[in-house]
Order: sequence, then structure tokens, then C-alpha cells
Amino acid sequence: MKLFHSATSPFVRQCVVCAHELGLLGHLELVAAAPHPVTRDLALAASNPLGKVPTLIADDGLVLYDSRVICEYLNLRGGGRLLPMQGPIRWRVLVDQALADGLLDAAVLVRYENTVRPENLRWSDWTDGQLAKVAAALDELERLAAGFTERVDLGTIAVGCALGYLDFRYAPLGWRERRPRLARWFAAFGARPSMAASAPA
Ligand SMILES: N[C@@H](CCC(=O)N[C@@H](CS)C(=O)NCC(=O)O)C(=O)O
Repeated sequence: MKLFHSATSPFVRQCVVCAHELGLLGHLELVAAAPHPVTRDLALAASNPLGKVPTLIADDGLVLYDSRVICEYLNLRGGGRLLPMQGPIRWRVLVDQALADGLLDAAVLVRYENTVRPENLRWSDWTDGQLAKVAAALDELERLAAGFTERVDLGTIAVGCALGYLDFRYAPLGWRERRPRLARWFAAFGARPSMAASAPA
């Protein structure tokens, strides 16, 4: 399987962590990509019209995106233990994943706004609105953290990658302040070999 990859993308990281947890890392060939909201990476766009990473090309040529689809695909290939098939826990896992992905969408958009958009076109209200979503998502994750305990699934992997991204790009936000349960959980989860090996440099 070929994975269009960017080492700093938290969405790619979710796929790599899933592969690691499922013992599939050796089956994944990482292909360097240069995703950008304005300047298209033509090799990447030839497989994914959205020009985004992660994009996976499976061994049979099937092209998969986005990160949620790829994580589900890897999970099924690797035995399925990262997403319970039924019961309330399935929906808990999927909502946790959606919450973490939503936090990441907002954080990545703020980064584009403040690094890609020309300075005279930036709109601080828009940045503030997105950062309010990040803060609200973190507050919800703090409420949920007591239930994360020993869980290793598509939800907690997404949450771990979202928090890792905030440490990488938004350290001054100080997300751990006022969120002690989440911070304690991440200290343990972030030390898993799959997380440690994929941390952005
Ligand atoms: N919903 C997508 C989001 C992926 C995404 O935003 N990837 C970023 C890199 S972190 C990207 O490729 N950006 C290029 C662009 O916005 O065109 C997913 O879960 O895979």
C-alpha cells in the first residue's frame, strides 16, 4: 500500500498510528507529498482530486481518502480491533474521532489563514472563531477523558494525534491548563510506541 504522506500532517499520523497498532506498518510505503491549499501537488491530485493527504493507494489499486476511510480500511485489514462493530462503544469511538477531526480541521485552517493567506487579507475574527472551536472541543475532551482509560481505538488515536498537533503547532495555547484529566491521559497515550514513533519532529 502506498500512502501519500506529509510528516507534519496530524491526519496522516492517524493512519500511520493505526497501521502501527495493527502490525501493518511494514505494508505501508510512504510517498512524500506537498499538500497545499493553493499550490496543488499534481502527483497527489492525480490520485485525489482534493489534493489532500492522507491518500492511500491499496495493493489492488483502490484509491482511498480521507483519513477516516483509510483508518477504517486499515482496521479491517488488520483484524478490526480499533473499531467495535456494535454497541454504544462503536458510536462513542466514532464521535470521539469526529470531535478530534473537527478540532484538527479548525486548527489546520487557522494555520493556513496565518501562514498561507497574505497578511493584508487576514481576518482575525475568523481565526478567533476557529480557535473558539478548538477550545470548546478541548473542554469536551476533558469531560470525556475519564472514559478514555485503556482504550486504543480510532477515537483515542484521533484524539492523541489532535493533541500532538496542538503541542507541535500551538504550544503557546497551553491546552493542558484547566484540562488535567486529558493531560494525564495524553502523557500515557502519547508514550505508546505507535505515537512516539510518529511524533512530528
Ligand atoms: N478531512 C481530511 C483532512 C485532510 C487535510 O486537511 N490534510 C491537509 C494536511 S494536514 C491537506 O492535505 N491540506 C491541503 C489542502 O488543504 O489542500 C482527512 O481527514 O483526511
